[in-house]
Amino acid sequence: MTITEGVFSSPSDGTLETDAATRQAVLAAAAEGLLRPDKRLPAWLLYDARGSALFEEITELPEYYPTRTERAILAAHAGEMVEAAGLPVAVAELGAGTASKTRLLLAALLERQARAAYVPIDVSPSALAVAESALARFRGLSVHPMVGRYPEDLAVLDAIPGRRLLLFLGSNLGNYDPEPAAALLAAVRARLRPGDAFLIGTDLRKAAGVLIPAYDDAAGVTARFNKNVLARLNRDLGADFDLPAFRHVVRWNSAASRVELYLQSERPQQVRLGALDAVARFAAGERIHTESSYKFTRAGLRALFRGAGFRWERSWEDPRRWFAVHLLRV
Ligand code: AVI
Repeated sequence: MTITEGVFSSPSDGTLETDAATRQAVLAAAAEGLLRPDKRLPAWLLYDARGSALFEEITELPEYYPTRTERAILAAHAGEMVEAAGLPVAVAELGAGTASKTRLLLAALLERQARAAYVPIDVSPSALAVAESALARFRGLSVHPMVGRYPEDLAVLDAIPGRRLLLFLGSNLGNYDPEPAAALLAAVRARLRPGDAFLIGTDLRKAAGVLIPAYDDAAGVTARFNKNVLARLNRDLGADFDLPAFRHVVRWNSAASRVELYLQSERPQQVRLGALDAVARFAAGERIHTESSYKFTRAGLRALFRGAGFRWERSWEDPRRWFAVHLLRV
């Protein structure tokens, strides 16, 4: 991929994810995760078009505090953040989604430099399409959406000339287990050049009484989001999951400092995994672990950043100290 004067072209070297590649990855994830006693699915499977739309709904829920808290931090400090990154700068974003919060940073940036490139990277083409059309009204901004995953597709960053500000917002890091999280940060660090900045948003550890409702909302949107992964497997895999036979379950694992999402089989059942030519067997009460959402401590984050080779420069928090945005440097 090259980015010059707003022109974007994609490589044909396999760094982009194709539909066929996605289907292969879904198959591999189901084979790895559903034919074992401790059943689990990777969280990225939650984000097909419907899952991404449901996640957008989650971000508006009264119980789901992370998005509006991070947005408030960005609204209060976007100017300081882009100035601290060092201008002029091109912006790239991992897990950009619809880029709704990013607009605050881009607006602050365009008040300070006339033109800027923005490369949103996400697994969801539908979310990227929303981002692109919403950003069309930003004068001076050239948007180069990239369907891809990370760390697999981080090479795309190499094509962005000059100083880069890489964003990783929304506590997306929290959906990685500690080892992959450390590996992802190290892979990001390895792709950045001296002078580049990395702005990362992280949710902070807090009372279970706040955390559980955020993932088990009264309107049942998170339950629909979680169960949608079974609908996706029915579609992509030709599986025959009976959605009403599974229940959305949320647990706070204090020792691991994470909220855990499960789908619990309400009865003994067998599910045919069509494309795998295999059957997944469930006992009554047996669960599939579908997502973890880690809640960080400041000390844990500093150690994680340092371990990945980053220099911590600054953090911004909300008045309740529920969420933090950090500026890291290579
Ligand atoms: C995207 N990610 C940071 C969300 C979170 O809070 O862990 C995903 C989510 N899952 C259920 N609700 C929100």
